[in-house]
Amino acid sequence: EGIAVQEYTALKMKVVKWADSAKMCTDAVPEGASAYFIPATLRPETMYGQTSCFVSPTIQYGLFKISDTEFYVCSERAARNMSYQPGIFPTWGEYPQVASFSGKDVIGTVVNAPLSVHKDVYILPMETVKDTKGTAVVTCVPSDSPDDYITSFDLAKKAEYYGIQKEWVKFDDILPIIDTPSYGNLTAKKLVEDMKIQSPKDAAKLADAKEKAYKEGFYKGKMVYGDFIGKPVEEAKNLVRKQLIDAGLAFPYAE
Ligand code: A2H
Repeated sequence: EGIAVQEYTALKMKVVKWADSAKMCTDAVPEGASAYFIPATLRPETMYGQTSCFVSPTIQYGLFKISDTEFYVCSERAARNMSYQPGIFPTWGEYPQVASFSGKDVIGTVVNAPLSVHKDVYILPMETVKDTKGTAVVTCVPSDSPDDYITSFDLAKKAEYYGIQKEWVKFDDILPIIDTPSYGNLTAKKLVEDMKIQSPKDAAKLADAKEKAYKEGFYKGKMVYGDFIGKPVEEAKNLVRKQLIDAGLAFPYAE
């Protein structure tokens, strides 16, 4: 990325029910307070189509105290970055941590997905999540992200192997959000199928598909769902972002 700044939208996905294996989290969040998973996204206009939320089963995460009533789940690296950005943590440079755990421990947790047709979604494993960018939490939009599509496909196919339930993936409920001239209204599915991407580990093909999906969606896509139907993605992106931020459901995060 060089010196370019990546302007993410950090989404607040409120925990509805922790997985049984996340006892360190239930113990650390006081009665009456809320915890949120914080995915970083570059495509806020796609949030209508969230079907799950990914963590890496092998990355270490923290639960960080924002206030007496709010706690965030993200990587320590991201919490540190957030502590040097205005309006997130109360004290500059401080990011109080109340629990530390592996992504694996929180799989099966149910969170609320702001704007999504699927109100409650599951925390699921994604092995290709990196600890070196964003928050190491990735919300899943299988209609428009080739990585999310192929990971969901793989999780649904091998649910038992991953220790999850197939229904948690919601793979049969993929919603069209953006229509594009080249790939129709399920861009990620079309690209994964046309390019014969077989697995989340097809890194080279996925990088190519991601680039194609992003360019086509951003420059030629039109919204077909939500409050901005008919508007070009280029315009809708900031409108949806502002709507989420104004409603307290997201905040700007840069790195
Ligand atoms: B995007 P960039 Cl619909 N590891 O959000 C792996 N992937 C990560 C990540 C991490 N630590 N942090 C964020 N991401 C994903 C939506 C989306 C995204 C759509 C289409 C494309 C797309 C829903 N997932 O990204 O390397 C997040 O997924 C492709 C550009 O910082 C985030 O936006 O440029 C994007 O990658 C950030 O990637």
